Amino acid sequence: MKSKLLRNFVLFVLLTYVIAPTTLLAEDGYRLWLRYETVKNSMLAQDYKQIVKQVEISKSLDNYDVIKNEISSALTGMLSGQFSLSDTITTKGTLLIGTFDCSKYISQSIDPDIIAECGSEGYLILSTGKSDSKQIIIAANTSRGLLYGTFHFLRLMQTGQSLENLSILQNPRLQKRLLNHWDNLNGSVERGYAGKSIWKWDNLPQNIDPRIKDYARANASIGINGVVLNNVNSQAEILRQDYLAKAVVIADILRPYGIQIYFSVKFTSPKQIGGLDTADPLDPQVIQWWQDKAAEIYKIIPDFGGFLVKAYSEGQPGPQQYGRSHADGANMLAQALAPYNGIVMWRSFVYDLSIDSDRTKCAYLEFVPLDGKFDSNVLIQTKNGPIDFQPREPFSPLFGSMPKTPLMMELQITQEYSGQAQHLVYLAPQWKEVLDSDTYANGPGTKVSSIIDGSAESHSISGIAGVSGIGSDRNWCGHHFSQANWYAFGRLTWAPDLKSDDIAREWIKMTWSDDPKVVDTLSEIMACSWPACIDYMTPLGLHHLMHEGHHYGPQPDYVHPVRHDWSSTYYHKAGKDGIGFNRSSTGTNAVNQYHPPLNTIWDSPEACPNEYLLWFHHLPWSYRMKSGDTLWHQLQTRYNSGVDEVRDMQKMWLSLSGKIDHERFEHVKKRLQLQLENAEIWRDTCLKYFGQFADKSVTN
Ligand code: GCW
Repeated sequence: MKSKLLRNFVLFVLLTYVIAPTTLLAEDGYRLWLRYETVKNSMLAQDYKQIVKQVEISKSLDNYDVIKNEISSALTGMLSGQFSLSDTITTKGTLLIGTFDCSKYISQSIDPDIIAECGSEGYLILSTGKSDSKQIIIAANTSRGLLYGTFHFLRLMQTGQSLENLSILQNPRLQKRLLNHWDNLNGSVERGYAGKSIWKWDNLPQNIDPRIKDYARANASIGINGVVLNNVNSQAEILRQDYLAKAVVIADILRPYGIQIYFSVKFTSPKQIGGLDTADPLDPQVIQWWQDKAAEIYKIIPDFGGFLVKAYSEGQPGPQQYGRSHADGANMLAQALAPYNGIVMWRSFVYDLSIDSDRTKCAYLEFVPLDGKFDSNVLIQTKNGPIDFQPREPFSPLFGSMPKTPLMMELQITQEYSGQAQHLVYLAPQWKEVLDSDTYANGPGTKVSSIIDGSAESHSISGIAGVSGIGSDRNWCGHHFSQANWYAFGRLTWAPDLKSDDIAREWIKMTWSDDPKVVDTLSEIMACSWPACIDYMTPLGLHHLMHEGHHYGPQPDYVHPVRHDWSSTYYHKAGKDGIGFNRSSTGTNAVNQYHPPLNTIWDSPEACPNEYLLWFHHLPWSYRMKSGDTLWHQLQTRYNSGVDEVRDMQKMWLSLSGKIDHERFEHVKKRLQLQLENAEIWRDTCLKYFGQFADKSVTN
């Protein structure tokens, strides 16, 4: 009896403390793409070991510990710890990491022009030396640049690339590369599908979740340099002294990783927490209140980034309440922040239907007349499309129509309208479609990416924001594949010209496995996931058919009792005569907010690409598509192929059985099954609903 008890006790201890943590830690997704798995290819491992034999990191760096810890855990993981690490740069080191000015040896080894080219965030990775004394130098002007260079170097190893003859000089294309958290102060996350807010405001400033550090590492590894901590549907309390004290702690953790913090602010804060009876941006007391608040913030957070504002939109207050314009409001805040180099990101997500009955036209009509009226530290943050993160939208016509104003692009990483954390949908191809779209603003070749990076219109400030899908779930994003969207967002903010498949392959190798079958199969699954989602949800330019409120499943028959533009029927306009929103010159003429030749191409149903057909046109069910098919038949085909594509994704996933760790394999397998069932529901619900009109008018 005694010995049985003892045996059970030993077994319990073993399982709880020895075996369980390692298996739990094994593959639950927590480590994201920073898993630093052992390099299996022995030749490659041998080469790597030679190169990292003697790592030297300059002690003078203000983020020395961050770089040292990352290098050391990465090399321990990938090469079983066979390297030496010192904090002084010498001629003997095999891998030297330091700013250009930290050591004479580094600065003398590099051409001064190249040093200048690295700017404030760029870096150089350079192979030098002869065959018997080879060296790699990672150098930058700033410690932030060096951190990015270090992560780049580690990525080369994580993705199994050669470290011979490296000559890499990189700079980010966009300056402000931000995540926007829609986190509320009570810990909930608006449109968050991965648990609670990771900030845990209630525990701050005393108790700090160690997870925030891992969050910072992940962001730094993909070049993200700013984080808006709280929801754009903001609470004034974020500016209260107690919350500022909490924010200080977060800022302190993120700073060594090159990440600044920002707040979403409520326009009526002076009234709500400041005791004033107005928030009129031209009122001297209001102006003073914001200036004092800025001074208070910068005193405790000297590198504070600035404010994000959702004004006069979806119930949020704004300057319009006081008869003032967006520019009046934004400039007043910008002037409070300017002495400290802070910025204002003023959102253009407005759709006041009294301005125009077509929601897609409103932002343009409100903002384009204000071009040139904003202060130089104001950026207008514009969603990728004119509506709201639908599975597919044409780019917003604001891009290319406000040449005197820097526009930031807002993308949505959290998959509010694309299956949330239940569906596998890799969004990089969606973002690429927008970034690569030609606005024709300065003639052919004026891509959206060249508008937002400031190059097309010579702006000295630029930025991009992604609405985060990160939460307290162990795997951060709910779905293991939603991590890919976080990763891809970061990579594209740095280099919008990267190809989505290259990003996917990089991510797969680091997150899943470098087995070629796994890499090929997963990249195929990811590549077909977004087109599949469009097809089973909203093909041929349809949009906004989702369930009211939670936005998850289909609800094509939804009619909002008060606001037409929150009804699905407002968007698809299906009836006996056909389907689609006529935004052509015979309809609302929204098409004319685009530059020629887009306004003419998209104006004609024959020339308009199928992807945007029902976005711009209302067409009869029997309309003949370019393929000769009727519109109704084509719609059915698309919905069916969306479902088939998910079935293919599922088959591909199952073919990887045994090649993927059990925990993540089962997790994704279950979600793909749900995705298939959901896709069928989308198809069946939409086709049944549309069929009541279409079946009677089309026979083939
Ligand atoms: O997409 C819609 C969301 C809202 C969100 C709003 C916005 C934060 O459904 O939840 O509010 O957009 O972007 O402001």
